[in-house]
Amino acid sequence: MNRREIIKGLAALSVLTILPKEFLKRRTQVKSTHFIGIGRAGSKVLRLLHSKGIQAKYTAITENRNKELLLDMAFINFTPPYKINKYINNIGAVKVSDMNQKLIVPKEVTDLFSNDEKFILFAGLGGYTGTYMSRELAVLLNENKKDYLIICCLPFSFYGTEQKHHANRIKDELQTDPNFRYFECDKIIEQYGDMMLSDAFLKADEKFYEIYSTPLVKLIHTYN
Ligand SMILES: Nc1nc2c(ncn2[C@@H]2O[C@H](COP(=O)(O)OP(=O)(O)OP(=O)(O)O)[C@@H](O)[C@H]2O)c(=O)[nH]1
Ligand SMILES: [Mg+2]
Repeated sequence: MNRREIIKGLAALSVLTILPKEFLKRRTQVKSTHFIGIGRAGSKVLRLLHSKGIQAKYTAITENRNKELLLDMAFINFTPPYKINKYINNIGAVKVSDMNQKLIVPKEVTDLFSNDEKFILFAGLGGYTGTYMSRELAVLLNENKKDYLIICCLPFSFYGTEQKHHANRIKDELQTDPNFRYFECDKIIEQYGDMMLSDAFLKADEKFYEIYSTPLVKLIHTYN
């Protein structure tokens, strides 16, 4: 290789090292944001983001009966396979989904990702919809090289060992995905001390927002 070829090669290399950052910046600026709330907790986070006036497309994937939805939010009805009614301290009777059943992602959901938006997914791990839909969508988004971020919470301990077990199991799987972030709801109690359940949930919702709005996260989730 002569001197001229070496210089040409170096110049090309420096363009390559500079270009991606600029290129990525432009790409992320152009893409519109699409918030997707999965399950009850995920849908509730959308409410908070909306109340902060964040301009984005909002879609909730959850059950019809949930009250977390807003009128101007797109909604995909997803009913988990229910198993039993269970009594949880402080919460009362709740329906528990059958975690042994495989989740099939409805076409309506996969269709959400047909364009090139910046997809930000929110879910509470532990229940059926949030846990299994997050896992399936992580695979789908990754395989299709979409620009995405999945933010999840691990359940408060009072939800019981079963929820915790499922949440941890899927969290471990999701951790191989660099676009996955999570936090532990129990840390909120450690940080703020005992509080009303409704306040603890609000704090957890805020934590989702905090993670989303961390500048580093905004850079990392860019895919290509
Ligand atoms: N941040 C926040 N987390 C919640 C809230 N409600 C529940 N969670 C957490 O999210 C986890 C999953 O709960 P849900 O979102 O109700 O479950 P789901 O995904 O709808 O699951 P299925 O109803 O079984 O399909 C729970 O273990 C809780 O730790 C909430 O209002 N705010
Ligand atoms: Mg639910």
